[in-house]
This record gives sequence, structure tokens and C-alpha cells, in this order.
Amino acid sequence: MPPVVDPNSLAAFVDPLPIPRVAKPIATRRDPSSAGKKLPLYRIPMREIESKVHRDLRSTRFWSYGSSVPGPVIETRSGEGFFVDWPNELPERHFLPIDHTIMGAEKDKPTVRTVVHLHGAKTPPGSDGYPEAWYVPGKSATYLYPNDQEAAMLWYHDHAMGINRLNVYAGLLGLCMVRDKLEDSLHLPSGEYEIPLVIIDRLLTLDGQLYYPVSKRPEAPWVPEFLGNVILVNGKLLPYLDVKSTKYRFRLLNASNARFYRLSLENGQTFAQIGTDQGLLPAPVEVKVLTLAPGERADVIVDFALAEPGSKIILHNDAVDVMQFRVGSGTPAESHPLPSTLRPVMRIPEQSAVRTRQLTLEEFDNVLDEPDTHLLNGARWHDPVTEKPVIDTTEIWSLINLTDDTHPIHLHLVRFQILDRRPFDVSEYLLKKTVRYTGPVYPPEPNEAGWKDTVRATPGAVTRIIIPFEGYTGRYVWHCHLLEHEDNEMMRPYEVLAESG
Ligand SMILES: [Cu+2]
Repeated sequence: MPPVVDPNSLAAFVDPLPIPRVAKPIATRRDPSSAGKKLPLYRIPMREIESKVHRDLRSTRFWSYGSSVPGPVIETRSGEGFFVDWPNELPERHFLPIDHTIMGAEKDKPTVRTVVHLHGAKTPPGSDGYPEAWYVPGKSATYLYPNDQEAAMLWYHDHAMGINRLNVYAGLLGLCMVRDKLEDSLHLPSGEYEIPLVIIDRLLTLDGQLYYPVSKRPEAPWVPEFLGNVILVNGKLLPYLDVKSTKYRFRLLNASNARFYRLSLENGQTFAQIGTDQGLLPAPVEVKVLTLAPGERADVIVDFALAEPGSKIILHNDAVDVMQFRVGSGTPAESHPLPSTLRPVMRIPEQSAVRTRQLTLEEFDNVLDEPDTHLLNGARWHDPVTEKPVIDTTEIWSLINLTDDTHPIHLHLVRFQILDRRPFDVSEYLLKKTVRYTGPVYPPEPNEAGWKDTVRATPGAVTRIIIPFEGYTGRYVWHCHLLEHEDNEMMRPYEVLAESG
């Protein structure tokens, strides 16, 4: 590994936190499902850009949507569909180490391939960004997002087969805010008081360029996971944000390849978490340490009226500084009290499930005992599709984690609820293929007890989720959101059928 930037050697909190701009539609297009209705059309090109992540570092090359990392925010309302044209205007050559031994990234494939997935969106299959639906520089795809879903913060990112980890690492990620009437009625902090915080980790060479590590085998450079020492918030290293002495709503996304965060405020204040991946929780949950796996989102309120005026509060990830809030002195701006109830979330009864699937998460090592690949239920990408739920039915998926890692499991198209987690005897399972529980059932944490689209399947436990399959029939995917795992076989197609057959 070349020498990399040590963030401790840089001046902290010298750059203001950038706020990603809001995308503007360029035209309208006929709504295919409603005669005479027109929907906004956005155009968000993928480009190579240069961006300064810190005052004292040279500009970094990124691949971005639009002209920043994260890309522009798509602001939209529930039920109001929209189109996005996603032109690939990237260079012809990739600047990160492609592993041609990985499925889907073979030598006969072009090195620069992209396809966009809107994570958390209920999208028809042709617009969902199927990993094999990639296209090359000079080409584009126009996707329709009917947006028939509740208020939530979604995010768009690359999903190209076999190089997704590299494309997202290069910077291909951005946010989409879905709003709705119920959310409006809560009078949550908005405008300048609502701030997205997109958190990613990277390694930077001393000249400020992205470095992605490689294995010891030059012909197979894939590494089992990526962890960087530099944490960027909205594309800046150790930024600061001037805040007033009032409530703020922060919309957090962990868009890192593999790093989990445990975020806390240095002054001991709690976060009032009001929402998770798929929108508002039933009620605010006080959280001292906020855990976010790759792909997960959190919607939190922080009341700086509770902090000392003039104080500077650092947001920590464990003991590492992430960013700083500078609380202005002076009269606090008026704000609405935080409602004690938010959006009712009806717990889905287990009895409503027509089927339970037992699905293993497994790691396979190579001859050198290094992790080689991870599989979902022992199957590879090209094996026949086995998960075929029927539209408008509910299933329980029991994720049997046989590995030592937590895997954030994400299903496209749907939202789900976490039923529980329960420890079991992994050795016995490996011998006899039977689950023998070794401890009590743990309900989801209070801040996970809403609608989710990404669930932390913890090691040595069976994590059960209950999933109503709604919206569209057709081919989708489910996968681990550790991007190194996803790229190397920890992703499977699934198919929503029109009727059981
Ligand atoms: Cu994984």
C-alpha cells in the first residue's frame, strides 16, 4: 500500500460542510399510467470531476452524478412519479483495480460500465437498475420512478455487476427525498434546519487521490472488505457546520463500502431518532450511540438549544472525530415541539406470512484460509432463481448467519419489518443443517422497529424479517450491502410472480 493521508495530520474543522444542491427537472414527459398527465424529467449525468475534500489537500478525482459527491438531491413527493435520464459520460478506462476473475467483470467486459439503482424505491423492474443492465460511456438509460410510497430518504448509487464496489467508491452516489402530507403535518425542522449527512470512508494517497487496496494476488485484486481511515461527510473531511440554538433534522446515510458507524455527540446529548430506512418511526427514540451499517439511513433530531451557546460539539464515530457543530449564540430561533407520535407502524402479524424461507449467509475461504467469497443460501448469481414470492403475499425470511460478520441484507423493491434475532448453534447447523437455538429471542431495537429495507444480520444469529411483496412483478435482487461481498457472489436474483405456479 502506498503512503496514505493521516487525517490526524490535517487541520480539523477548517472546511464548511457542503450541502448537496437540489436537482431541477429539465423537461416533462408523458406519464405512461395516466393519459394527459406529465411527469418531471431529470437529467443526471455521470462524470469525472475534481473536488477538494480538505483545504490542505490537492483536488481528488471522483466519478460523480452531476458535479459533486454526493450528487444532486432529487426532491419529490409521494405519489408524484418522475423520470431520470442517467447518461454515462465517464472516461473509457477505469481508474480503480478491477478483478477480472469476479463474476460479471471478466476480461471480455468493458471496464467502465454503470447502471443506477434507487435504493429503497418501489420501482418497476425495468427501472430498478438490474446489475446486468449496465451500459458504457456514451450511452444512457431513462428510468421511471412511480414513487408510490411513503416519505423516506432514498439514495441512488451504481449497481453494475462485478465492479459496483469500485463505482460507488469512485463517488457514484446521491440522495432522493420523498415527502408526504403526514410528514408535513408534523412540522419537523425544514429548509436550512434540515441537513443531509452522507458519510463515506476512503483512503487517500499523499497527493489526495482515492486509493483502493488490492490483494496479494495481482491477477485477482479483490479484497474481502474495504475500510478507509478518512471519513468524509457530504464529500468533506472533518467539516464544520454553523448551527443556531434550535432543533435540526439530520438525514444520515452510511454510503460506505463496508464500514459500520457508531455515532455519538461529544457533549453527551442524545439523538432523537424519528425515522429509519423507509421513513418515520411510530415515535421518537432517544439514541445515545447511533449504529449505521452500509446502506442504512437514520432520520434524527438534535436540539442545539440544549447545548451551551457558543459551544463546539464534535460528532464522533467511536473515538474518531467526524465533524463539528458550532452552536451560535444569540436568541434561539422558534421551533415546533417534537411530536410524541409520528407515523403509526402496524406490526405485521406472523400468521399473515404464507411461507417462511430459511436462507443461510455463508463464507467460503480459499486454500490460504483467506475469505474468498460469501454466498446467500449456498447459491451463486448464475444458479437458478430460488426465491419466487407471489405478488401481494407476505413471507418471512430467516437469515441464518453462519459467518463471523454482520451482513447488512438489502432487498430491492420492498420494505419489511424485523421480527427478531436469536442466537443458535452454528457448529451444529454446519453438521446437521438444523437450527438449535441457544438463547432468547431479541426483538428489534426500538429504532429498528419501523419499515426497513436493509437489516443487520448479526453473526451466530437467525435474523427474521417479514416482507409484504407489493408493487410489481418481475426480476429483482437481494444482496449483502457490504459492497465487496455483493460484488463477489453475495447477491442473488429473486422474482416476484403474478401467481403461484
Ligand atoms: Cu456481507
